[in-house]
Amino acid sequence: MARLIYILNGPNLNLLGQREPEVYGHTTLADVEQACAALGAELVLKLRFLQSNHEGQIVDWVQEARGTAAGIIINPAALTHTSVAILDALNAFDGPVIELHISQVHKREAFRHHSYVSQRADAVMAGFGTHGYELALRQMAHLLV
Ligand code: CA2
Repeated sequence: MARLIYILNGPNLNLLGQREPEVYGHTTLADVEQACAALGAELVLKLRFLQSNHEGQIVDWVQEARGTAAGIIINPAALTHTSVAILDALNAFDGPVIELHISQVHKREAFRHHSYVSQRADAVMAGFGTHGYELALRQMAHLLV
């Protein structure tokens, strides 16, 4: 049976491909979702691909993933740098967690260099562009073998 993977996206990622293409590229979040869906089928993984601008909603989805999902890929966006609540929720999840950033956050402003989520993440990716989502999915499949 296909295992379920949550792919969670934080605030403003709904604007992907519409603003700041020099930082985040031209690909939209819908394009990313489509590419993940195709790869998920190949890897025999079922996906729940979600985006919210609200911290509590992301906490709710992480809690929902407990007991139902095998793994979580998360781009918490700006909440990466502020949210103890998301860290706490992830700490209550048992499976692998991959933290993903489209941009290379360590080359950017100092406030983007610290991540609360990294305290829990089993792997952290930054700077692979939107292609990082597919790479993360492949790594998730590898971790679940
Ligand atoms: O590089 C990433 O993926 C980030 O998680 C993106 C966040 C940023 O706060 C993190 O430091 C790094 C920002 C997401 C906002 O995305 C936009 C996309 C297009 C236009 C405006 C915002």
